[in-house]
Amino acid sequence: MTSGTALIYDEEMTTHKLLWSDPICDIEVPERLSSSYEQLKRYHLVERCVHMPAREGSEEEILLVHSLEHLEVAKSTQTMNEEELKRVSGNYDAFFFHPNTYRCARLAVGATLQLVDAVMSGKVCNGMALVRPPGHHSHRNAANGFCLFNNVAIAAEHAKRKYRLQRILIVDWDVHHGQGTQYIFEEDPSVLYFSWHRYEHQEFWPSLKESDYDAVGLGKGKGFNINLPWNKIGMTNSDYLAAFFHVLLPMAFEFDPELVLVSSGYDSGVGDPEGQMNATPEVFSHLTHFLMQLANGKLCVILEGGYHLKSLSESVCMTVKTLLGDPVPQITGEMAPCLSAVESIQNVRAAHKPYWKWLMHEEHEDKITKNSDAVIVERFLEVHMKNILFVVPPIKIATADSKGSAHSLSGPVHLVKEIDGNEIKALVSGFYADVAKEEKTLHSLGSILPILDKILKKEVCSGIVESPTVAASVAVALRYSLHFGFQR
Ligand code: Q9C
Ligand code: ZN
Repeated sequence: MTSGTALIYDEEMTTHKLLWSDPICDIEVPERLSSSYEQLKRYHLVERCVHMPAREGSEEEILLVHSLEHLEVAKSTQTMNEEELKRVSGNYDAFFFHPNTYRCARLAVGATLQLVDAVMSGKVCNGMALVRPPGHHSHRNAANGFCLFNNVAIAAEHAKRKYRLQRILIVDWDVHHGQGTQYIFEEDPSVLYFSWHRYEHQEFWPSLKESDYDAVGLGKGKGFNINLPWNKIGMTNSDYLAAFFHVLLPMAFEFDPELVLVSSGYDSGVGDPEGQMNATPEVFSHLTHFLMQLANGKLCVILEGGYHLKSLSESVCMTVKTLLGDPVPQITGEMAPCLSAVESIQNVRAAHKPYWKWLMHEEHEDKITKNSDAVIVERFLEVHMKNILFVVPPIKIATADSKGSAHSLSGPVHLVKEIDGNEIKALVSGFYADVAKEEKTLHSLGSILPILDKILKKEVCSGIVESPTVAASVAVALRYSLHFGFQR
């Protein structure tokens, strides 16, 4: 059995940086890489890994996924001045070029391929590549969202060809939708792409219709694209674990991949300004550990986003520590997913029902339509509250009094008129003939029954009857109450 964890890092990838002011791009800083690596050193994780140098990805490798035109534009930026770089960058949604960006992007591709080759050749069991610029937003023909070349997509295509792989799983736990990766593989049944992402009903960037749960793939690729949109911020460890338990892992085990690639963005972690989520670093240990159970452990983790330096570097450390085989830390706190997460999970399961055996045999699950939060909450609360609290009568005491005289009782008191004697006679004679003969008993019964009635209607919780012969009446009252369906 193969052992060992590769770690690929090249300081040169910190030279790609923003040269002008741009509030959209200024979070993608070189320190993301250096601080992650420093933290790995501090925890003595670097020395436990197999160090591997990055290499440049070749043009041929980049062309596995990208157009020649895109490659040429990127290449041409190497000799540009700041003004020209700014102009070319402006052609894309959220991207910046530096004179060394092209070189860094080729190193990012090459580092990813080195990792895949090390794992596929059995040199190591698994590993992580710390790379910049990231890749999952870049399209065949365009840079996008801090990404120039799609490192993970190129790696998947490379692995398919070089190792004749027929099933590759890409898990994108970055908080953004890797729409670039989706576009590249949406018709390809040999690459199962899973992405969860902040979506907020299409309000959040990149605000695409095709990031929703109903984008399941196209043509032969139907069923091999899984989108789990988060429609609320603040998702926690339990939401992420529920997504793994109830969506990704069953599909992944049924798919039975030969290699697993992770588009590993940590902007889904707590503190990140982009994601606004609340999952803590240790959750990435668990996610990693689950994925290690697939593909004979052949797992390659490739950095994507992550913009809170401390959160990012701690999460990277949790991931690498788990790849090395250390025990996973305990997760504490609330273990139920939130309502919005359950809704998203149920929707993606319903959308994928036609394509996965494990879902086909499930009981019919209703698709939850969006904007029906109120309905979901109502349904949830109705079931939930049955075990918590039920309707009880108000704390009011009824008193029966034929004269309507006042009583010195604390709390709200309801005066109840006694029922007419003839009415009582008619009421009880059928089943309690003896009582119906006695005038006194009849009188006190006439006082009790209206109170009992109020109790049964839950208008009051108790009552007081002023009568010397009440005892005999109580038996009748009890019978009356049973007769009229008093149950508790
Ligand atoms: N109004 C990665 O995490 N935000 N990329 C654009 C435009 C771009 C994130 C906002 C975020 C890109 C790899
Ligand atoms: Zn991201």
